[in-house]
Amino acid sequence: MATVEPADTHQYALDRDCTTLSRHVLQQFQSFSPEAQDISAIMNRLALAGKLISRRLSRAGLMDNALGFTGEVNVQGESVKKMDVYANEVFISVFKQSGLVCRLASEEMEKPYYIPENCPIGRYTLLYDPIDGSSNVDINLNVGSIFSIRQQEGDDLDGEARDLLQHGRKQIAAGYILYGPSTVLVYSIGRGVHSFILDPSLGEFILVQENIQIPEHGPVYSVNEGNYWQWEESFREYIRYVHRHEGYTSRYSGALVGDFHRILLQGGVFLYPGTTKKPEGKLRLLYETAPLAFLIEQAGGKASTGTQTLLDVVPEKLHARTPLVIGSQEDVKLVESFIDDWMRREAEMPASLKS
Ligand code: FBP
Repeated sequence: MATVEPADTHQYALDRDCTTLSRHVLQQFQSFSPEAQDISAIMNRLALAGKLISRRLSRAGLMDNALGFTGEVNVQGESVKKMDVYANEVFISVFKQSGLVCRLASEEMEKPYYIPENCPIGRYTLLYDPIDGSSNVDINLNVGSIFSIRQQEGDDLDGEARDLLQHGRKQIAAGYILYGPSTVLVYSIGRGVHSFILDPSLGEFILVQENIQIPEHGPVYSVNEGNYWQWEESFREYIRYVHRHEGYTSRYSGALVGDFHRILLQGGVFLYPGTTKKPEGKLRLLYETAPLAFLIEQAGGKASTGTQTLLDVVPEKLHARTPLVIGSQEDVKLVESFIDDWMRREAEMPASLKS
């Protein structure tokens, strides 16, 4: 005999299934203002990009020419994956004829890409990392896309995008898409952090969690310990501390988005310190670390370079890099305390003894 769901459960499931991303953004703005409509429409296009990339990733192993390297090297000096190129083009394509985004800046492009037909009215710039965790693509491990929306300031006629060289509090919205066992989209417009799961049967991102708050502390520390000898002594001391103390466990997936998502939900800290080779770190500020810092502060967490609040960092160039320490308040402050101690001891040490 068929069970009839009680009315309220039925209504709840229906309400939830109908809380799509674009509807949720309008609810967040509590208005149908031009800005609310624009951001809702932009998020909808980002959702489409996520669906296209998710579909490609799920089939890539069955397709010719979807995996592997292109043979090219990008502006970062990194070998480019075919999936990087596909995903980068997807983000550009979904915004064509939208009248929304005039300029797109990406990890895969030295200079921003302009959509001329959008520029007269398009008031926004999209900054994005089309495939974060590229080293995971060919081995079917989790990867992500990271995005950030900023106001278009000025005409940027020389294409140098100087108006983008501003601190992270200028972001209007930020988020990421995690391509894992299910495809998850997490975003914020500065009014809390909310997550959606792609329901393939509906082809819609459906709301699953609102106003996510990161725990004050978590057991996870996430870092590539293979760089240990390239770090400053302060980070080495922190890692020796967590090795010697109960209650800590190491998790590192090779994809920032995946590691960040774990820490957002379970607490802990992710670190990518500067190294002797790259004192400024590996991760890019405008489309990797600043968007995640925007989210973590909205979720009650903390993000820093180790010595400066990450959202206050002003980049010198479009592809500027920063060291990153991000996660639960207590855990980020613990890492920072090791850096403070070390810098104080260095300052007090006679010059002849300095390392
Ligand atoms: P990509 O955007 O090019 O993938 O680079 C970023 C990244 O892959 C992060 O996702 C990840 O946390 C980090 O680099 C891994 O770097 P490493 O291999 O040096 O640990």
